[in-house]
Amino acid sequence: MCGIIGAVNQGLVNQDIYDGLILLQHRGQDAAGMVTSDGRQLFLRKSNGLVQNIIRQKHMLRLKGPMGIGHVRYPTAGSSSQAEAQPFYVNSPYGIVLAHNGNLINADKLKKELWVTDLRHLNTQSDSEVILNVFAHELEKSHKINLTKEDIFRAVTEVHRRCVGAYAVIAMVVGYGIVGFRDPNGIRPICVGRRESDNGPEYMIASESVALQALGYQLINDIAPGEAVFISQKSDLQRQQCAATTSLNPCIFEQVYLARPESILDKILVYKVRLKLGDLLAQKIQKEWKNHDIDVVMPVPDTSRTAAYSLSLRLGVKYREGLVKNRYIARTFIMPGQQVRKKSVRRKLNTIELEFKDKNVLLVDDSIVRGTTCNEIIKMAREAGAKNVYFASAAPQVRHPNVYGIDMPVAEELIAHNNTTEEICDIIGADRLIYQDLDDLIKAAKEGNPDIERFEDSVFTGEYVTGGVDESYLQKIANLRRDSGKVSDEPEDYATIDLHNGEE
Ligand code: PIN
Repeated sequence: MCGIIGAVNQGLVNQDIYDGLILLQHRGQDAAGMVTSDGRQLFLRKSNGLVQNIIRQKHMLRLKGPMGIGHVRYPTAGSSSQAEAQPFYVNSPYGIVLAHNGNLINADKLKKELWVTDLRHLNTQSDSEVILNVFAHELEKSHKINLTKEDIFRAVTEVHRRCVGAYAVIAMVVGYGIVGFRDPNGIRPICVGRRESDNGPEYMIASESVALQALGYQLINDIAPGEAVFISQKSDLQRQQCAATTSLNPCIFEQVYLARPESILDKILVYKVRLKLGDLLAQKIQKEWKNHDIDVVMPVPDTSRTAAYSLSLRLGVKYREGLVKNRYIARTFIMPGQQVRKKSVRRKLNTIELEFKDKNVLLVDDSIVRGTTCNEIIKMAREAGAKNVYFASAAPQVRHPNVYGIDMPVAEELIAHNNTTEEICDIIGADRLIYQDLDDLIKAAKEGNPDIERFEDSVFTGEYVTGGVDESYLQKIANLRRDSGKVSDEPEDYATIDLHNGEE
């Protein structure tokens, strides 16, 4: 999962892109980057690390111009080297930079085509660079010095024809403007907003509406599956459907955990879904465990707070915060390797004994993925004196790898892949384990937008909306992960084509 942002302003754009990236930081903490343009030149700063550590004042002073794009990365394919920090750049045609969230499932085929047929060189393993080169190649076919929006829409149409998978993309073409587009299945989120200024309208495109709201842009709407939104350098917005067949299948995991609660994705307020998830989970407990002896409902901070609260309300059981999170430690979900993940739980969470001592505690988390953190948390609850520790997951069993940009590529790493709920309960050391039903998760999300017929929910079902995901593909991405170990081990001076990256 990554976060992307782009804007065209009447004045300097750098502060908006910076602030937007900070608002999207939860979508990836591995690398950050921003590129702006004054219409003739590109100014770029990107590297591995958090936004605030990568883009500093001296870089901001160099990031000139009224339009720009930015990216925060959580790696899903390839390595996490500095060379793969985004946005990516290609000089021809026109000078294009691009930021992408998602994952292509036909990247290998495209890489071959790009090399053999399109005569284009790729310098990284990232499929974002693949999309950039496909887009650039298709734009080049216009072969003229004055590009029109029709040329851009035609190039996006060709991207849709060639690329299979999940992609929310923002590209900037030097001298012309920025373009945002979304794959024909609408898997990853992307939305567009408008702000009025004294000198005319300003536009922003972002992964999540939280970035727009906080920066004073009015959310216009989501980019539709297959659609492209072009905002010219003069801040004129044009949009067009660029795919032959489309359907909206937004990733349901965004609702469970990935997105911020205040975001509205495809018209669904994430916070409301999480409230509903707690409510439905409580109803399941009432149905299946009539004589429960839960004394206290407790969230595993932070994401699950909303669901734990509504769960406690419906159950009529006290809500208590007995686990305290150190806010200066990044999510453990993003830590490389199982061992590190286990250890980091204790650095991240502390217990307040008062809330556990001699009580039957129901811990609520947003999901159980690998099961490593809940195992540790349950131990901590017992050490703090809990009589019984029950565990509830606001999402159903995560059984299958994700191939659309969420970092869950290896089936065997998922605790529910080969274990029954009873077995999982044993493994994590809980006295009882309750999972949300998939129907209820879908119901909670659909309530926000009844027009959505199908969510991308492959981690729960093993059904992949794009097709083309077979055993051999799943094996390939699992092996890629095993090989790379997902550790940033590239030397800092890794050969990379660098465009005024604003290094020290
Ligand atoms: C919590 C995010 N949430 C916590 C992510 C842990 C699964 N994990 C998914 C639970 S927050 S595990 O947003 O950081 O507050 O099952 O893989 O151990």
